[in-house]
Amino acid sequence: MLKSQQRSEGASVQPASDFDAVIVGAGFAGLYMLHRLRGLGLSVRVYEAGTGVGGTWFWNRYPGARCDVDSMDYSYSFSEELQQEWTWTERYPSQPELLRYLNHVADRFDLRRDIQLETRVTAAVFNEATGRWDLQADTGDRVSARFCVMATGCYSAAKIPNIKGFESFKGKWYHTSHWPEEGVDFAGQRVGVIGTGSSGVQCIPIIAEQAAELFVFQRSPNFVVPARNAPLDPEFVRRMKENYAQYRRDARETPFGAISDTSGKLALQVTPPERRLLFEKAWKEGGPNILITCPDVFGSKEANDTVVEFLHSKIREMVDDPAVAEALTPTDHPISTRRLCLDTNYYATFNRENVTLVNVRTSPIEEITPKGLRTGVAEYELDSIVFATGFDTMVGALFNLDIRGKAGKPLKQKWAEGPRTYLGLMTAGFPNLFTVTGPGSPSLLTNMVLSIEQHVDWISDCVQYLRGHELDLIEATVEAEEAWVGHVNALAGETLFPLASSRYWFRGANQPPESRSFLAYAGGLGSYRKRCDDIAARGYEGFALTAHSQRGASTDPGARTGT
Ligand code: N01
Repeated sequence: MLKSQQRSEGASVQPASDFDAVIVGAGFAGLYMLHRLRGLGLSVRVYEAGTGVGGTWFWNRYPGARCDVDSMDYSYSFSEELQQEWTWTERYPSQPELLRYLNHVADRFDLRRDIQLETRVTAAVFNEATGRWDLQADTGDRVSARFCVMATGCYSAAKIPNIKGFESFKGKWYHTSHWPEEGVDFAGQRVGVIGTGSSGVQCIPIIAEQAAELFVFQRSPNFVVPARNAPLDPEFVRRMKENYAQYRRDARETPFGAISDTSGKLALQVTPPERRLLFEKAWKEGGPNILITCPDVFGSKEANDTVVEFLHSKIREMVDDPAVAEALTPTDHPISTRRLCLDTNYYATFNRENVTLVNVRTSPIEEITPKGLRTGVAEYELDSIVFATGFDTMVGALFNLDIRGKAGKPLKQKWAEGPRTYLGLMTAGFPNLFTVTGPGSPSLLTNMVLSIEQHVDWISDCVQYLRGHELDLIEATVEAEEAWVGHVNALAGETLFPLASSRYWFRGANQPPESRSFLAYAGGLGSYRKRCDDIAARGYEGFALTAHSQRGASTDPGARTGT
């Protein structure tokens, strides 16, 4: 029996090693992509490195892991039956509930028979002779496919800082995104958490309750607002479900992919007391609404400063020690230019006797020692270190594979100074290789599930179009790609993102600012969707479409350029 058959979840695995499409990853994107492509009658194989489906929500099992988008938004909208039959229990879905949901989806749509688990794709090489992708996995599997879809996720390549002495540490260490399935018991331990982004903010309060002592090593404070997570009111769920289809249609056209409350008032056009009331209301409601209460907060630094000031005052109210409060106060970026963190008891945690905030911006971590960790001013003895240090966003997961396009050119080489894509869906020189929520698409700036659905639908329609027109290959043109990268950068330039440290959103730090790539499309999901649809309607403008036999011919039937 082939290894691929042993490892597959289902019974009827095809022995074939040639597929119409291979999908890498079985998270939200991979599962829906499989469903759509199989629906077109394609032979499809999904490869997934994990022992189960779920992607991000399979791997990120750290204590307190929870999504920061409302459950009823952060779920598939493609099937009315699915959204009617599944009932979320909490305002924000926890990681275990999300994993149950994704497993339910895999069963409900009979997806498992085409998913091969515990298989990490290590190489994907475009074969110019066959016009197909040749893929290799760490299991020894070798397959070929006409289409290759990277559903590898934006947050799957964990970043572990390269700190001197790391190997010498005698205690245990963990990264939030690769948490042991059986959990970790920190009782009685001295624990260090490095990192205070969304993952750190969620796990720190829980680890603080378990550990004897907790040291939080913070380099940059983030804005943190209360999640106010709670069980969902059955009456609210019933009402949402009554209009779910219409709600989703409307949500798809919004910039974020969900309908949120805004006061409709501009922060700079109301009096300070009225503004404070608006922010207090959003604070009490919890969640990210404080960002959109006054829409000018996204575009005007002066308006943004008013929310920042409000949140600074909240930190001072909640944290007993003024020096700790000051250290927790973000002053180096406008709110919304880094992911707003949602918390449950984050600031209050720093009032606990057993919690110490260590400012590693003023005294950086110098070394990990056999017994713990040393900064410029002190040594901390630790039993465990938790790295909540995030990911090589978007690009890392693609770079973890050896992807080579035409003339054997590695993707890593093409993107050495930052990713370059057309629509975030394809990159020139890599025909038939799609990236779901790739760099240059709205992705992380939106409700990911609706962004994923939009990409998957577009890719499926594109594949159907190619088949209907007896074409085999689609490739972004260099001109369209250049124009798109410029457009994405220009949009980012109209926002406050450039005021945040460039390492978060820009790639190509060695380049002059105008040549850096902003990672996401900041124009909103609704307008992006329209743009993608228009491009498709114009015969896939900006893409070259060919039959394999016509490759290289100057008479590409569907070749289009420009955006
Ligand atoms: O990672 P991050 P994350 N020494 O990159 C610090 C999503 N998410 O896993 O800011 C010391 O945000 C780093 O410091 P600095 C969400 O979209 C969502 O928390 O680089 N510190 C930072 O504090 C989010 O954006 C949810 O100065 C070091 C932290 O590590 C994304 O995932 C939950 C360091 C990394 O923060 C990633 O979030 C969780 C070093 N050498 C995640 N290196 C929800 O849905 C890094 N840091 C709620």
